[in-house]
Amino acid sequence: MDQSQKVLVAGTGVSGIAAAKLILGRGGEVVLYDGNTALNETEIKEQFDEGARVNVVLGEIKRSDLLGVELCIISPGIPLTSPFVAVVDEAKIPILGEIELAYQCSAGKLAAITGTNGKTTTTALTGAILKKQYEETFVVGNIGEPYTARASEMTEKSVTVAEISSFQLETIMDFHPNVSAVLNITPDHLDRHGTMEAYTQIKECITMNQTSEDTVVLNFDDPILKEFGKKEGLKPKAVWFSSKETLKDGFFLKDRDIVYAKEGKEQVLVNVNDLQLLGQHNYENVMAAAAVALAMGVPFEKITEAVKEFKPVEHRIEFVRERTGVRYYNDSKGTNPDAAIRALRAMPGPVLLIAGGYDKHSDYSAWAGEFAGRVKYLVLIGQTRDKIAACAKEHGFNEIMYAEDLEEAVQVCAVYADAGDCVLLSPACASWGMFKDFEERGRVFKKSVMDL
Ligand code: UMA
Repeated sequence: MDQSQKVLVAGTGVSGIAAAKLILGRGGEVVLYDGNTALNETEIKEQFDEGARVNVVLGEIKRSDLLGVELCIISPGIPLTSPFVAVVDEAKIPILGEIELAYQCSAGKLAAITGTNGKTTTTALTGAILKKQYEETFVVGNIGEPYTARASEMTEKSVTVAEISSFQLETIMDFHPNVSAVLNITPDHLDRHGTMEAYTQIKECITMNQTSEDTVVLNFDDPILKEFGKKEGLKPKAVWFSSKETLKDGFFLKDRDIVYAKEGKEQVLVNVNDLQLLGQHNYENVMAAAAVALAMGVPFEKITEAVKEFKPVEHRIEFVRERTGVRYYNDSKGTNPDAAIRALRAMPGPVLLIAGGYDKHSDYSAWAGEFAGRVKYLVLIGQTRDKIAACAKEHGFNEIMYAEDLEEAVQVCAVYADAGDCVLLSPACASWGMFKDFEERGRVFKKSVMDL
């Protein structure tokens, strides 16, 4: 980005505000746009210094708002198919993502982690490992703190790990991580990306600027990624991890040990009983984080130390409390069927499952196929409840109840649960429509559980 440019920043969520501040800090001028007319212009402006060169546009964007604008930085939540984008395209203004802006305005070594599930835990864990070795470690991106919020602090000595979503990968250009990781690819966000092929292609873009000096960490057990890693023309060196097979090179699970092998020589990283993370999917996250950290130059012993110390991230199969022998788990981040399957499999006892929410047009069959023998009762909320109920019934599961809201769902579970059972919120759906985001949903769940 050139300094003193006039830039249109789209979205006034955390990404848009951070991007605007970064541009202003570099001497630029900002037109800040948001499609939501219910927002308050004064409140938006209050987030900037007095006299900052920011002009706010709410609602529809007009050609006249774009006078002198040379670049548009877009927030990840705005689809490229939106009418707003059509207006900007028509004015021939290039559109880049908030991640691309951050990349161009930062320095140092970069690890970028994507995948359908496990990104946040893997990113947080990678950050915890990197901190053992590097003083200036940043953990940014889809995990919560926008990459642009910290970009100007990053120097040649910095080491950054960024969680990158498919929404963010759609609008990169020069983004070039030294180490990338794709954890898994299963259907998600198909309402936005259209097809599984399109979604896969976007995820694979994370390697598009990498060279033979770089590394990509890939899941050997994922058929799409197995093929991708062996593709001719893939530039970065592939490092594999597997929870199913023994590898000559890479990380794998051997009985209860996570093992690292190099040219057939094996070394134990950790015994999974020494981890505070639960479930096989989390062992995969540990392997991926360890592989990324190793490629970023962290010594093996420090990785072992960090993975043992690491505690689960909030809203990801997070243990809330035990009450009358019933354990309550918050997996509000289980926003798609695949994530919800992982949470279900990780439960240590029979499950009363709270699910349902915003309809992303997901296919619930594989998930519903896991209910028999695991789920005692299914308590449904939200827009998707009838669709999920119908799918569960097709799979022979009929122990279904409905609740008006999450609070009521928790109360229903508390009444029906016996000692030894687990109550799990793992909705397999986004929270939109009922909550601001999955974090608010998780907090409401935890409060309801604590209020019992
Ligand atoms: N908006 C429009 N037009 C639209 C859509 C949205 O103007 O068509 C406006 C909204 O009115 C709102 C703003 O855009 O004011 C919100 O922007 P945003 O949705 O990009 O949200 P941010 O607050 O900037 O948060 C984003 C990520 N959100 C999304 O990708 C939807 C956050 O990921 C991320 O933590 C944050 O940037 C920092 O990088 C959340 C998420 O749900 C957790 N991610 C998805 C996921 O993990 O599955 C991809």
